[in-house]
Amino acid sequence: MRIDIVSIFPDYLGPLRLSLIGKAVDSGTIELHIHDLRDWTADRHRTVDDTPYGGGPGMVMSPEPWGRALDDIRGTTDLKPKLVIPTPSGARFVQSTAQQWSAHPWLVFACGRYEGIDARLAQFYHADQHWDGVAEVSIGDYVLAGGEVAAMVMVEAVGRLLPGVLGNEVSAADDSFSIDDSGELVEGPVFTRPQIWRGLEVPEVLLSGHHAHIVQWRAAQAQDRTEQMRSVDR
Ligand code: JFB
Repeated sequence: MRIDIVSIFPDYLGPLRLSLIGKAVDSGTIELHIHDLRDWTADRHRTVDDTPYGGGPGMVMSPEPWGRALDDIRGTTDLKPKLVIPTPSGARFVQSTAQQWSAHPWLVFACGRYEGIDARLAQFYHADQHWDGVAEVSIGDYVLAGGEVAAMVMVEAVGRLLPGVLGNEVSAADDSFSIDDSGELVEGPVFTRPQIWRGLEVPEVLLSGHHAHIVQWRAAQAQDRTEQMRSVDR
């Protein structure tokens, strides 16, 4: 999968070259391109923002450098990328979103700052036949300072689903949310050695070697944990 990320803070995305996703980049499973939006500015001050029409606080990102950047990036191949715009007003990014995107050959993330990107950017690329749609998405109901951290979250969630990335091929399918869409279970607790740590023992059933009992116990634990952590009336 190819992933491009455009930001005025390209160094902020550096951690994607570490750990699990970094290994997927090194092995060629993910072809990662991080771009500085200011490379597509046209003035001496490399301006990317302007005052909001209608007034109000803060600044808005101009669509002009974004349009030049996205057209250039798209023009590097014949594939149709999906444009992902992280925004606090977007549709929620969930595990099923990650699963759908993991089948896509090319994602381009437009990471805004300030009060966000001029709305005509999404509008234009929705209608541009060189692109496979636009996803305006939010990672959760809290306000970040920009799209970079959200893009990193999404790249990690998508990247770990790609064939060969997890190493342990069964783990991804078996995770907290992968069966989910509406009423799924979260995972139960996990344990490793030592068998007793600070007086706390590993549940007996896990030492029993009775695989059917272990499966049953884990299912019950997941059920309990889901009720404790996800019940609407806390
Ligand atoms: C994403 C962003 C801002 C408008 C903009 C660009 N879950 C999330 N919270 N915040 C963001 C997000 C996601 N995905 C997010 C992109 C941008 C926030 N900002 C800052 C703050 C308030 N209103 C700019």
